[in-house]
Amino acid sequence: MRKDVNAVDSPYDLEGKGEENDNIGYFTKKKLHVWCRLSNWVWRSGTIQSTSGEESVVTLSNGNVVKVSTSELLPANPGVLEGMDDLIQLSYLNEPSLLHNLKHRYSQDMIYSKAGPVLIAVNPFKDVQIYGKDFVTSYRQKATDSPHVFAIAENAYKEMMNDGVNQSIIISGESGAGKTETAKFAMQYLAALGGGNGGKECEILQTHCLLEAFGNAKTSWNDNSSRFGKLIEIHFTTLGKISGAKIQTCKHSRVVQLTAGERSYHIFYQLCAGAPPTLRERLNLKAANEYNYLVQSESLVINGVDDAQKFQKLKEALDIVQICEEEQEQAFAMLAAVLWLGNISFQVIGKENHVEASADEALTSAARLMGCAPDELMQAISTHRIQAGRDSICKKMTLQQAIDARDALAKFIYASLFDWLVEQINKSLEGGKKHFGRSISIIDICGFESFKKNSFEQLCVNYANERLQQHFIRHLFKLEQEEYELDGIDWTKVDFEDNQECLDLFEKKPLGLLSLLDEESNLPNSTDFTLANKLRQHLNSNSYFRGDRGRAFGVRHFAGEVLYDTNCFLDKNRDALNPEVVQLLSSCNGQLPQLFAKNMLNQSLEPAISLDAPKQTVGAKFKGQVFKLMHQLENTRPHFICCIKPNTKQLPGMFEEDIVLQQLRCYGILEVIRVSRSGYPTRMTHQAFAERYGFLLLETNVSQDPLSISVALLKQFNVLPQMYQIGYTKLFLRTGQISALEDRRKQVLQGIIGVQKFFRGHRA
Ligand code: AOV
Ligand code: MG
Repeated sequence: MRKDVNAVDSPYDLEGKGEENDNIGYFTKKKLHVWCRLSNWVWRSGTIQSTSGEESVVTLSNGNVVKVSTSELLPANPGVLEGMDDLIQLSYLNEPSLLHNLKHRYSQDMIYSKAGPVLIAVNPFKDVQIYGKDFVTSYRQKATDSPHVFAIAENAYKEMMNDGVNQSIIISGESGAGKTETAKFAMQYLAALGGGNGGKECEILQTHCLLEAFGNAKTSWNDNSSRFGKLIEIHFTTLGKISGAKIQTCKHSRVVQLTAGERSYHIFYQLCAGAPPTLRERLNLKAANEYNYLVQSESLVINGVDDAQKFQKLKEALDIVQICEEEQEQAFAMLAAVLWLGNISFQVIGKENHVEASADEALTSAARLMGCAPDELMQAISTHRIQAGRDSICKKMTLQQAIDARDALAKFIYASLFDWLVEQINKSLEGGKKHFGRSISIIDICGFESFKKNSFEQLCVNYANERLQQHFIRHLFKLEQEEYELDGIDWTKVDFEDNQECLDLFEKKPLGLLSLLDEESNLPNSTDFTLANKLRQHLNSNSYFRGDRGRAFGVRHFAGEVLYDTNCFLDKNRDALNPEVVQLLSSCNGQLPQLFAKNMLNQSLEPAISLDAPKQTVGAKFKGQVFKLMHQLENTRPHFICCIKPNTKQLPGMFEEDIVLQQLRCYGILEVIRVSRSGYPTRMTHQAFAERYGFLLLETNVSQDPLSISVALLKQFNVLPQMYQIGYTKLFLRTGQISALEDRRKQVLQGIIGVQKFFRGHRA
């Protein structure tokens, strides 16, 4: 469990370890600034007027005088430390000090700060002029080292080139915190460094525009919210030039249901607003407000976004990634087909509530765009075949079944189109070559979400975030501290909140959330209520799970508790596709529908089962994709960026302390700083250290084992005892300690004077 997050970690412990009065006395006498907690989230600075030990009288900086319990006071940092680049430089490490430092920087448009190894990026919600060519040059030439996403990208590039190790840039943060924008800036920088090799870098940058059009949508938290997770692996030649890239995605589909304030994928609105007249005619395209799938949320436009203009940009991007005019038109036809499918209505016929699709413009347009006869489409979405002995008979559906079949078809076409697009982009980016060199991967998934109503999509998104958080924790806390312990150095363990148990809640077999959901999805008579009951029955003892009334249940995520409503969970997880529909698509007169059907059949055939057997559920597939992404990251050296959302209104200049503090707590930033401050980021085996620097040794009377050489070197370079530790196999050094040795080594290897001294040292 996490340590008291407010605990003070400094020599001048204000809360005291028995010396409370002295310290309080010191702060009082010297009129030093303290933080005074007025409520859980509100800290004000002030000075202590008097104290009885238990209680203190504090004059706040606004002049008000308050009497508070002394336990509500924490030391503030002296003015010279205001707005430090790296939070590990603060003398007093506590929540109000972190917050104040970030806020101070934010008010001056310094949106980046370091928390030891982690870059913190506070979303400015406005254009900040820090991404131009001049900035790229500065970071390239190391003219500046102030925290920036460019500095992270530079580091990753440098380490890849120097050490020959694949790197990754891992971006986390809540929905709307700025992950996708940050990822784009990181890529912009890498493209600038690795450019000039056939223009692959331009292509890579253009993929944003395409992926965002097809994979992003407006939600109540973010006008440009990613509805899919992506990992972009950028490939470099041994000379450090970009040779290609590969994109992997993970997603859960949605086209059909929208709630208030949301839009569907941008591409639909862009197409409706921006298609030129001839294309409109060929696709029989209407305005967005004429399509049922788009009007249901009543949110058709986004402030400040011109969909028509975006469509032009999209066309250019499609050209650049070499999707030809004909393929583009086919893709647009699929989008228009999806929109028209949503307008198909059904008439109830006969007594048994059976339905038939209305033979109107929607049906004929959708059929024409897909490349089939209207009758065939009608048949596929309003009837199903039932096996009766040896024969199969055709049975009409009920209204709800038909609507579900129609929506499932629309979703399937859209999801297949997205996969097709990613495949085309990958083909273009790979350029037909196999990649052998090194790579930097950038991962940007959908951020943590907690809406008023949370459904299956949020469960998937939040599960993916738990996985990513585990990666963060493993690298920054677990592996780091384990290494110290294994090598037997003196180390006081820093506690942190591990989310492994929450992951177990999701992943355990057979009694984890995802398995239980799958099990229930495969039962014939299951409902949202039977699912909720089953979860309660098996998971109630897990402290990360909370059974609620009716259909609801809660999960205690690392970023806060979320209440889910199981309404439609089973349907969304099954995402059942009528076999007739797949048949229909494969007989369509069009390349894309045929391809989609073929892929679907191949998928179903993979485990050697027929179309009728239960196909892999959406949840299982999503989990598989998340695992694949995480696996890809395992073999890379990670660089972490943590994006912070300073307010929930998407407004510039507004820094809401409670909102920020909550995120700092969730990501364990205070603990990251603690580990980093007392940690030893440089470590080398005795052997490697002795080999690398041994020739710098002036003292000759040293026994020749690696440990003795290492110790002698440390002494020679005046590395203070508190700056290093010697483990069983490795040497551990604090930040900055290695640079003196490195500098000297370079000098010696390069300079003549260095060479002379080197010889002198060894001859003497
Ligand atoms: P997200 O990726 O973290 O959310 P985005 O990267 O889409 O968040 O950022 C949300 C919005 O914040 C953007 O559309 C920009 O308006 C603004 N923004 C973020 N970073 C910057 C920046 N560095 N400079 C200027 N504006 C910025 V989600 O995809 O919802 O999890 O699923
Ligand atoms: Mg995003």
